[in-house]
Amino acid sequence: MPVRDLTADFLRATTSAAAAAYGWVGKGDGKAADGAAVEAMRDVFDTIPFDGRVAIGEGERDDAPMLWIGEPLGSSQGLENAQMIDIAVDPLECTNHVANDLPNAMAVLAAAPRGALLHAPDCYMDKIAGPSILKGEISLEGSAQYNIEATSHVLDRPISDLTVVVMDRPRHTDLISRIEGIGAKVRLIGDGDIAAALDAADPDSNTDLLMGIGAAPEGVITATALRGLDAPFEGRLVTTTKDHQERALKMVGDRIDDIWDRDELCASSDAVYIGSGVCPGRVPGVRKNQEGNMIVTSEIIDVKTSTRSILESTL
Ligand code: VTB
Repeated sequence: MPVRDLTADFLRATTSAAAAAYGWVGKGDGKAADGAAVEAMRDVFDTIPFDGRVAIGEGERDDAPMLWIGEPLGSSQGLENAQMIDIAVDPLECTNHVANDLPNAMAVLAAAPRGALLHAPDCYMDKIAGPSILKGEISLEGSAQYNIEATSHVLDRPISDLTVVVMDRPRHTDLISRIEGIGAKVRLIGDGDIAAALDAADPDSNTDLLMGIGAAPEGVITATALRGLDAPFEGRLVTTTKDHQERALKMVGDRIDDIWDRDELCASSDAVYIGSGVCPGRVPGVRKNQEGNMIVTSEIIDVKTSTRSILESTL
């Protein structure tokens, strides 16, 4: 049975996590919001009939109480003919944005057959993303200048008209000044490079490119989504601690410094991306209807059919 046949079940996991986090919006406690989302998502996974494994999650087993890397999921563990599926989860992408009621907090997951998602450590990843028309035109092999000039040429728009999203971090000081020096616009974001990459992949958005360093797990989830949109994405692991270096070496060996193409990060077309909005942004946030039910809006990308759906769930 294809992974995509469990989309409705995986949707329950993200919508439950989003609803659980919603109660913490604006309360100044990202940790509590994350804990609520993790627990809600974890409970749903126990009800899904599959042999699942957390390929990327809340951290190493001794760091995370639930949804740790490698954790078995699902009610069909080890059963014959059970679907063996890898899940990359971020039960609450942008916890700080929930704490402070800022845009683009989401419960996200990517699902693919066992072994199809890069088993990446929770280190950093240098990323580049853009719309489908830029496939084969942009790459981490090139400099920011090269990629921006290529984008200007392919989109037939002046560089001064192009917008590049970069996370507002000290590590990007040089990148930001290079992009501005070339004459392109920089949109800084505090958090949320999954939503930013999805915006960059959308030719109708006001974002043309995503560049810079975010987390590797989010990079693998993004690659799954952009594979479904047939949009270009590349990642290169960036380790900043000895522990991350050792974990990355264990997971990817001598490819630790490689540039990973989108379809290496998500190596199957039988994959699904789901992002359920908590705070409004790329996806509407959780809201309540007159009966007091929570309405959760989700973006679902089915990679096999390259279908993107926006769906409302009433909880
Ligand atoms: C990155 C980014 C995420 O958190 O992980 C960022 O990929 C954390 O970066 O989208 P820092 O360690 O520099 O704070 C997010 O922005 C939100 O989870």
